[in-house]
Amino acid sequence: MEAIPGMIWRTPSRLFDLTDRALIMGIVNVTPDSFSDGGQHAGVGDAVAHALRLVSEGADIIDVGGESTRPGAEPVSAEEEMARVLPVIRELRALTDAAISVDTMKAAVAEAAMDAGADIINDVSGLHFDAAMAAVAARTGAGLVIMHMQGTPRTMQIRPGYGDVLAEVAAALEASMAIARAAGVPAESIVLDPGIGFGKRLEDNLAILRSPGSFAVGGRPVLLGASRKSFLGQLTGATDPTGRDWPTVALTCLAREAGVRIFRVHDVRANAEALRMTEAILGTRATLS
Ligand code: HH2
Repeated sequence: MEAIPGMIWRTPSRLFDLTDRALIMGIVNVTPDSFSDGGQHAGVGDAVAHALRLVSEGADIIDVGGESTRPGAEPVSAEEEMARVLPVIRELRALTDAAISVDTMKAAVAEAAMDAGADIINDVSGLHFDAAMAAVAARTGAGLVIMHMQGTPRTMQIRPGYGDVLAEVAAALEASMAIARAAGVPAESIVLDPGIGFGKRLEDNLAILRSPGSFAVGGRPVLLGASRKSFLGQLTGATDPTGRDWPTVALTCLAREAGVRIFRVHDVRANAEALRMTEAILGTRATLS
């Protein structure tokens, strides 16, 4: 990844300076069916308590999701999704200064979440699911995570394929970024994510992890969401998602050296410690990559 002086990420409430310090995004799923922790934090109180624990363990951002995007997952209505995430976001906003992101593909959910105090919209469809999403991001000034997915959550793992995965994912991210920019989203608000596991075979995930810098289109920061994903199980044999936390931590170190700036993870403490250690070892190289 090339040197990018002063790598800034803009949200309505704060400017993140990612030049020297990468961020941890802790995952809070308010869903009955997410692949690794579905049903564990389905109540508001449980979800908020879990989120506050993640903040105390080093999360810079809490990513609140009300719809599972695991392969084959059934879609949820906007009303149901709002009923799941809005009370959690409202309560969290009153209790913590950590940034809050909403993991949604729906513009109505994103807009209501921003009204409830969220700072960031995390759209795994890369602005393709809901044509109104880019305008909501522009209007609210949200930080915007644009992720790449081939297909939809329901179809994405049915024979995914690429000619040149790095070039195709980067081109798709560039196209999504153009949609955002045309709607008035400032470049500084945008973060790009190659979408590990979203319409990707093992070999595609490995190619992406070999060259995460390929996705820093326009010099924007790259986010990685590899935590506990099934390709780690394919590599290590761990069938239980929590058994994939150690390889996740190893990946955080490796990807930080390659220049990734935001890590979406379940086990915040372990990944935050590994990240700070890696940055100390990299020293000025951490600022250059
Ligand atoms: N992965 C999941 C959900 N949201 N967002 C971004 N930006 N990047 C990701 O890789 C990503 C994401 C996976 O979804 P799900 O199956 O709901 O499980 P979990 O949220 O526990 O990871």
